[in-house]
Amino acid sequence: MKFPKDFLWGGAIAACQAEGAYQEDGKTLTIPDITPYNKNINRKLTKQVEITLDMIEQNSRDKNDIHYPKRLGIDFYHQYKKDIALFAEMGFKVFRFSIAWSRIYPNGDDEIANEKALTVYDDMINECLIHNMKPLITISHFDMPIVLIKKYGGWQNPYMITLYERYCKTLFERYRNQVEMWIPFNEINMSPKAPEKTLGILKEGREHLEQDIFQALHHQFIAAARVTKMAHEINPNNKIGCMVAYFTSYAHTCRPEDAVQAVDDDQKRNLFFLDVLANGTYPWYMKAYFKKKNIEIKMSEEETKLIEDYTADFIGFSYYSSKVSSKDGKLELTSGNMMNGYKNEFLEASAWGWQIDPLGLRYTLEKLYDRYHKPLFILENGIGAEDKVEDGKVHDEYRIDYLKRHLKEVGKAIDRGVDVWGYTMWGPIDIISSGTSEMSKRYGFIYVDQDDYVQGSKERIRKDSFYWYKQVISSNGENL
Ligand code: BGP
Repeated sequence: MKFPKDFLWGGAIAACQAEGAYQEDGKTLTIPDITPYNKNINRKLTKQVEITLDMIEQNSRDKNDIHYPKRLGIDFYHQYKKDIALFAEMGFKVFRFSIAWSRIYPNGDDEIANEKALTVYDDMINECLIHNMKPLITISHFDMPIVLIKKYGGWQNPYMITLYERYCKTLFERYRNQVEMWIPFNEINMSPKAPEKTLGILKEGREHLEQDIFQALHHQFIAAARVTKMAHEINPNNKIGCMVAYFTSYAHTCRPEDAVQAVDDDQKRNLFFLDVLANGTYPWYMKAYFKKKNIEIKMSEEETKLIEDYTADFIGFSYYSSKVSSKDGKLELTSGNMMNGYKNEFLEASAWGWQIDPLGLRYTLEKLYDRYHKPLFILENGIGAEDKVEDGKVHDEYRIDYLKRHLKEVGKAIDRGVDVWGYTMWGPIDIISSGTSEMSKRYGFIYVDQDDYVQGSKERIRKDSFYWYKQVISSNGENL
């Protein structure tokens, strides 16, 4: 496998799944902080928990932190020096992590940023640089500040654009020349699936939920264009990436209806967001959809021009599994990242039902490169599993196998001419699961000794995959 000599090998985490310290140094509550772990979850089927205002009020008062694992995370907020040193031991060239908006602007609309929080992230970023790791920062990663829901109603309010610009300006100026790769919104296409933690939109009592979601999403599109412009003005070396969770899906049969359904699923779940953020225009098929669903996006001429002029510098995406599209929909369901899909009889699945499809990653890379002709970055890929410690070790051959097969397809895509900047494996250290708030759904090269109720020594243990990834990086992918 010939990976480019400057290929960015690394890993990715999110503040709300790793940091903990949920009220330290002035940080205020976010949607993940009030989302409980439910031991009775059905792992095989994804069920989005609806967040209501009552739930926010009630859970905000609940001080039983161990039932809200993301409040405590793996204490990365205090242990980041040691954890980043472990990433460096593997030879990471890049480390993707997110900054928590509710630390930097605890009240959402503060005039001045929270210096205590800025100093901590200063040190976290410097820790990366000391170890020759490029920081790749996600500016908003599923941790919607609750103050912004209560005061402004979340992203349905265009004033959020101003507040978000203020937040980004602070980051771009403070970390100028230290950070040059930024992702404004994690998996922006998750908004229709999980509007609470992405847009701050609560579903209850809405006349026309889709109208509100797509108008709020439009405000995020505007915000992304504005901060892309700003980032380039503050530092011309800044690269701003857009990001989706790519829901790769195949037609269940060669029946034309299934083929058309697969195209429709791809447009609605994935391409719409990238057509706006990477191509700079609302695509025709979405205008048809809006018309059919009586959705009217309020958009000025100036906004249309802004989106057109300030598109993303690169396209990032997360890829875990693939799905099946079918018109008649009488197939067996299986789980997947934040949404269920139909089972593919030709694929194995993880213990959580996510279907394992390495070739699907190359299928996706080549499709995106062909459509957008922009550099690509795999910002998340990995397998959640119940790892076991035996004699102080974790023999996670299944993780090595998963990653090896996926990386080989990345190598093939690169050999065939696709411009891929890098690969940040999801969850290089065990963290709290996004969808289920489980700790037992482990992704890491590094095991963390704590359970689903955040009980344990928090000791870090290198798994077999830690040593495997280390030699993959040192050989620049030749030892895959
Ligand atoms: C993506 C998120 C990540 C990560 C990943 C795995 O949607 O960007 O935060 O969590 O999903 O999902 P989970 O943690 O639910 O297994």
